[in-house]
Parts: sequence; structure tokens; C-alpha cells
Amino acid sequence: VKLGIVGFPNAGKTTLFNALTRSGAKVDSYPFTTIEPNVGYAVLEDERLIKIFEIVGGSEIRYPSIKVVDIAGIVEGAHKGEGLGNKFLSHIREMDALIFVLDAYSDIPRPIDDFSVLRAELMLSDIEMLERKKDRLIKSIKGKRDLKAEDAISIIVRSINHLNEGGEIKNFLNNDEIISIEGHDLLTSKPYILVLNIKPEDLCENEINDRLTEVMCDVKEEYVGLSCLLEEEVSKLEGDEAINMLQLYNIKKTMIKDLIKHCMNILNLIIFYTVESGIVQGWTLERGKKAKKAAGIIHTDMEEGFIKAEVISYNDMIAICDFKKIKEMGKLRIEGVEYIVNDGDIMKFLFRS
Ligand SMILES: Nc1nc2c(ncn2[C@@H]2O[C@H](COP(=O)(O)OP(=O)(O)OP(=O)(O)O)[C@@H](O)[C@H]2O)c(=O)[nH]1
Ligand SMILES: [Mg+2]
Repeated sequence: VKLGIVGFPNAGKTTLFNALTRSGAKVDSYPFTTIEPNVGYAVLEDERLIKIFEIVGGSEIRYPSIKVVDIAGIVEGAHKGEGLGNKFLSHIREMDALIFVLDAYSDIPRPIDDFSVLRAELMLSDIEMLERKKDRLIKSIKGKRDLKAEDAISIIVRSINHLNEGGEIKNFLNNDEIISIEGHDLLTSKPYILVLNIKPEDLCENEINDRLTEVMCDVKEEYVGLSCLLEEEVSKLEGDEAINMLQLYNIKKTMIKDLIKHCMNILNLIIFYTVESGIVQGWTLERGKKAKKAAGIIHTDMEEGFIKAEVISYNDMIAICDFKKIKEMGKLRIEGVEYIVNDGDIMKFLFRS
């Protein structure tokens, strides 16, 4: 699963990428500092995992993470190839969800206007892509009857009209329709969240809220307000040093964890846990997937040789706090292939090797 960071040049994308992944990728004040995508992992310092670790003991915690890709800036006209736009848009196509970083730090920020321009570029690019798909399908039919292709064409035509009226593919086509037109790479089919990059001096909690509420009053999108610069600074510090830095700016906590959680949410991911050889680990899994698939996240052999899973729900673990008692109370369940994994499940897989 890949999360893409997109926005105008200089919006603060790479700074946010560094805060999320602790990478130290190049940040500079000239536009198009980033050309080739930066790739890293955002680690979620999951509180539940810490609690499980405290209960079961062990020698190591391994937090769940998501792959993050920092993509070059998009400018107006990108869909026509402006500013290497086609190349950068093609990077966005490979993502599963997007973070739009919007400049709310400069003297006269216009984050919502900026977002409209970015969104329009994605829509126009989708329209072009769908037009090409439609032409290809019409050619392939050449007057023959082909119900599948005709169906796809009608979905495409509906989608083009919808995009022309300012709509997005997300929430317009269902998953089957998207599959039937091979539309997973459509830019407006991807879930997204907005990040308003506020300047550190504006961060004082009340001010943030007033300012953001004013800017965002007409916006229905999900958003998080933070300072990319400050988040990057804090991500380089540990313990008290980090707390002091936050206090200096009169804020209580960093927003990175909230942002990662939001992203997992829009990506429809849950977290399950394993305890093996002293390693207590969290893993991400798409919501609604079965135990066998969860085993496959750890190792393909575990999926192929899957026999059953021992499952403890997170709430039982926290309420009872003792492995032996959990067993005695019958809270350790044996589940088979058909079991749909719940967020927070603590699992042990039994498999033929
Ligand atoms: N003054 C001020 N400048 C900021 C702030 N946030 C970002 N910047 C400026 O934005 C510049 C670019 O930051 P980057 O993270 O490289 O931006 P980017 O979106 O990755 O830019 P490209 O890679 O060129 O597309 C920085 O050098 C800063 O000058 C802020 O809160 N205050
Ligand atoms: Mg950059």
C-alpha cells in the first residue's frame, strides 16, 4: 500500500515526508527541488501495541508502518505536460491514497484555491485518460457485439460527464465498475486528506483553530492543520527535547501520529498483532480480509500452509491482562480460513510448512 504526498512546488511536501519517515530528503526554497520521488516508511507508534507489549513482555516492539512517496510538485497545466506534469501525474497514478499538502504558511495563503487547481488537474488528466480508453474500446469492437466492452464504454461515458461537471470518480463508481474499466489508476478515484501547512509562529492552538476555521469554513474535505517545519524539527528530537520544542510553540503534541491514523483510515487499513519469539509486532491489513490473507502479510508460506489461527481480541487482552487467564476463560478463540480479522486482534497462525 502506498501513500503519495502531492501538492504545488514549495508547499512543504518533502518537509512533511521527512517528518513522517525521518528521512532527511532534500528540502530547498526553489521550486521543483524534488524531481525523482522520495520513498520511505511512516511508522505508527501505536499505543495499543505498547500496551500489549507491557502485558505479554518480550524483547522488541515492531510498529506497523505505511510506505510513503514524496512526489514532485504539480503546477497548473500539468495534465497537458506543463512542468513535467505527465511524468509526475503518472507517479500519482501508482498511489493508493493521497495527502495534499497546501501552503497555509506564506503571507497571503490560498490553500483552498490551490486545492481547486490541483484537483482540476487530476480531473482533466482523468478525462483525457478515459477518452483514450473509450477510443481504444470503440476501435476494438469495430461494429461487432461485445457486451462487456459496450458496458465499459457506457461507464466511461458516464464518468467523463461526471468529471466534466466537477465530480470525482471516488464515490461515483463502485469497485466493480472501476475494475470493469480498469480504472484503479484514475487519479480522482483515490481517497485523500488535506494537510494545511501552517507556519510555526501561527501554531498556538487557539489561533490555529480560528485561522483554519476561517479558511476552511466552506470546505467539506477532511483536513489536518500542522507545521511541516516544526514536525520535521520535532521528529529529529527525543523525549524531553521534543517536549520542550513543542512547549516553545505553545502546542501540546505533534500531529504526525494523528495524520498517520487518518491515512490508515482512508486506506481502509486495520492493525493486527503477533507475539513471536519475544517480538511484539503490529501489521496493517485491509479491512474485511480473512485470517489466511493476514497470515500472508507475514509470510507467503503461512498463507499457503494455513491451518488455523488462535485469536484474542484486543479488549479481552486489556481487560484480563494475563495469557493463562485468557485461555482459562475461553477468550482464546480458534478461527479458520473464513474468519474476518478485526482491528486489534492478537493472532497466532498455525500452518503446514
Ligand atoms: N517561512 C516558512 N517557509 C516554509 C514553511 N514551510 C515550508 N517552507 C518553505 O518551503 C520550502 C520548500 O519546502 P519543501 O518541503 O522542499 O517543499 P516541497 O513541496 O517538497 O517543494 P518541491 O520539492 O520543490 O516541490 C522550504 O525551504 C521553506 O522555505 C513555513 O512554515 N514557513
Ligand atoms: Mg520536495
